[in-house]
Parts: sequence; structure tokens; C-alpha cells
Amino acid sequence: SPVTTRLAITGMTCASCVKVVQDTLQKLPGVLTATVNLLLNEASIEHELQLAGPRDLIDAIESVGYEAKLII
Ligand code: 9UX
Repeated sequence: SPVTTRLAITGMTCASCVKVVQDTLQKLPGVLTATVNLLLNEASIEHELQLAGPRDLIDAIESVGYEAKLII
């Protein structure tokens, strides 16, 4: 069953950034939904832990040039 993870993202300055981050997350196996809020610099991701853990989400975001940290 899916869990929800929130990430604090650094480096997004425009709507295109939001789309890049959102598309990157949504392409990952195990991600059901990914919502990115530019004003809050935050992403909320529903994902299957077995397929995509928090580290996978963070690595994917960092691979396209942004910084991400887990929000506990
Ligand atoms: Mo455009 Mo958003 O290069 O950083 S994608 S500003």
C-alpha cells in the first residue's frame, strides 16, 4: 500500500521547473502521484515503498539539478 512523502525542494524558480520535477517523479516506478508546489518549494509524493523509497525520490530530483530534503 502506498505511503505519502513530502520533500523540501531547493532551486525551483519557474513553472517549467515545477513540470521538470513533477514529470521526473511521476516517471519513477512505484510513484502513483507527484504534486509540486512552487510557492511552498515542496513536493508531495504517493509511492510504493518497495519500489521507490525516499532516497530514490531525492536522487531523481537531484539528477535533474535540484536539491531535495525529506520533510519529517
Ligand atoms: Mo527556466 Mo525554471 O530555465 O528555473 S526552468 S527558470
